[in-house]
Amino acid sequence: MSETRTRRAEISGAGFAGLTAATALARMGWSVRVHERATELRTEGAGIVLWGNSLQVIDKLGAIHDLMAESMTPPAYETRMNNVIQTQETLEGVRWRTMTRSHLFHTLLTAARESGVEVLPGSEVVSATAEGRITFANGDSAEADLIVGADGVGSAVRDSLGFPLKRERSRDGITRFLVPRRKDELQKLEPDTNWDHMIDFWNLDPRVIRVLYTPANEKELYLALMAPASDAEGSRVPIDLELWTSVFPQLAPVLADAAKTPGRYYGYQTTRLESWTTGKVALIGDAAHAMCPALAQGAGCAMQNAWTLAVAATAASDAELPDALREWERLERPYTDRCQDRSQWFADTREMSKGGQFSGDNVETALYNPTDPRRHEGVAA
Ligand code: 5PR
Repeated sequence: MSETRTRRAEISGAGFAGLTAATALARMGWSVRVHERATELRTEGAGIVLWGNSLQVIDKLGAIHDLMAESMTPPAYETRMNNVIQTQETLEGVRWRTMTRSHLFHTLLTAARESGVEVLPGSEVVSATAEGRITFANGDSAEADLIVGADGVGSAVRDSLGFPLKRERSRDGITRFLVPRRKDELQKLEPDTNWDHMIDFWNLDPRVIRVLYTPANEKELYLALMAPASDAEGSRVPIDLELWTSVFPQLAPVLADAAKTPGRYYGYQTTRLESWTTGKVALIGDAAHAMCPALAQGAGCAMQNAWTLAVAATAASDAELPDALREWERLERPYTDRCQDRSQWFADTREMSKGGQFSGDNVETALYNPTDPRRHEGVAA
């Protein structure tokens, strides 16, 4: 790059995608603002699983030490059908971490601020142009060398530019909770269980009802409660405690905590766009590629694309930027497309219930290293 002036990036959305792109760009020399519509930065949310692909990115952001501090790697991913253990996968050779969403958020926000990113809550982006103009709800506007739409499944940046998209809904969905671990109580109820495991409790017959039990750290437990949208009791919030404890009596204490919070049921869905870029604008995260959570890669793909976008944009001159963004999409998007397809297939078929799913093609994304400069060697031009 020949220019010496500082280039400006304007990012819509202070979620995992936006904060990752912002930090990466700032560390590569850009002047970066992140606009967040909410007047308070979103720190709530339940738990999350990250894999090697996003952990590599967090390494590069200088934030891995913070991330590790309050996260864990369960000794195994256990899958049960009608409470009978199907598999216990130790995921040898796969790097993975569980944590609360709030911990990931604070880790990324700290990294962003330390890198000089300006994070602006209460600043709502309403539209963008391919030429690099961004407009806010208060009527202000600004010029940027790069605009990133990381503003979620209802992205204003995307919709203001009229990107064609397809949305597919699956029949199942989940309600997510963060509750105290209550390990001693669970141990008494079911002494043979290792309650540090991540446990995927499936039931398909007579009723489709599933609890994904994910320890997020020593003290907090992430619960995802799945039922078809067509099951009025199963998808009800606050949860129907009697129903859930009748199927999962060994989880009674933690389900009782979950029942105390309002909860929100999310139907699984997938968004696919014709393209992720136009001119100086690029879309990442749920704005571009919302996916079913079966492989736990929504945030992972968002962070991987945020990193590779920053690298691609930084390497290009101003004049080359639109082409560089297209090339970034051409090279990187297939990984996300395949992950989206696999995640939707698992959501539609419920095949995760068989266990033993974290191997082969299904860990392609987890094993992908978006920070390896040689990762596309051998990929056709
Ligand atoms: N895996 C994870 C997860 O959080 C969910 C699912 C699978 C880690 C729910 O968000 O399939 O629903 C799932």
